Amino acid sequence: MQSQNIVLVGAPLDCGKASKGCLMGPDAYRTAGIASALTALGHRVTDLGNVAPDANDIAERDGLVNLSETIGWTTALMRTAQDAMQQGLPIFLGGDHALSLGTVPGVAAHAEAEDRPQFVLWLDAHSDFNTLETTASGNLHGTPLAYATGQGGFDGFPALPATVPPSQTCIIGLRSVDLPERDLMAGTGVRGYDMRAIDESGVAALLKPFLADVAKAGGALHVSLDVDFIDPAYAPAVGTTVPGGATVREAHLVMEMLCDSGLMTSLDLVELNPMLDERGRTAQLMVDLAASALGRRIFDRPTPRMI
Ligand code: Z70
Ligand code: MN
Ligand code: MN
Ligand code: MN
Repeated sequence: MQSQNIVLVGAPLDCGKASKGCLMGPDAYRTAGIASALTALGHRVTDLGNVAPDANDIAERDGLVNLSETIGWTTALMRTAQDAMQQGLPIFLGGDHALSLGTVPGVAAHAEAEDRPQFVLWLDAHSDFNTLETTASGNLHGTPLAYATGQGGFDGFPALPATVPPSQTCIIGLRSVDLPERDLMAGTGVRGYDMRAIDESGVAALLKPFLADVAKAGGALHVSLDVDFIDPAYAPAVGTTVPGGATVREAHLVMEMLCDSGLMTSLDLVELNPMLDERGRTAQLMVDLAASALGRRIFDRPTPRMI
């Protein structure tokens, strides 16, 4: 793969749910050697340090967890993501998945300015397709994909600088979806693949047609990797473990296919809670997966044709 300008952006937000610890994520990735792993692959790496949330005077609402702080991070990260896209390929070091409320619309605004369609690959046990009106938990890390695809029900959040059409999103790894999420997704054109689909056809067969669509459209591709995409046996450092997830091999294959495609333009690494890790193994696995997406491989292979 060609040498890239990789921009690390720390987003230590921990407001998307009640349990705490994701604020340590950015430093865990740094400690696990994300910069040197990517430099070793021939990339230029710039660490912009950590973002802080904007201040606002938004009132808290019953049934929603940390609404004001989450909106503060959203506005800050929308701006930061647009800036970082001008400098290269950003990797947003979370922080919980509420950070994608800012990063996805931010990168989509950059794509729109370049007249490119924005695509999103969501690797997650959850669909994160609740709105402020459907969420039962009030945890806003369960909402970013609904927001970024322009679903209603986000009163108080900033107007989207660009919307990602649901038909340009693909979720892989599903095994925990709320009924209102399922209803809201139905008919939108979101491609959602559960673990059964992975078991029945293999993850490569699910990903290939989506990547072909991105290539055909000349699109930008944002990848949002939630730690809980991977089975908790391999990736224990996550607040709500959901058994039956992707194996290390499946996760690496997805990353290697992304690398071969040359299509990925931005990446979120989210939901790592270092308090719950075992000797840093989850942080290390996430760094290794990022390295696979950016060129680490055992043997060279010819680049496959996407279209
Ligand atoms: C549920 C909710 C969730 C984790 C996202 C779960 C959301 N759908 N949980 N990521 N770990 O509360 O909205
Ligand atoms: Mn660009
Ligand atoms: Mn998630
Ligand atoms: Mn999840």
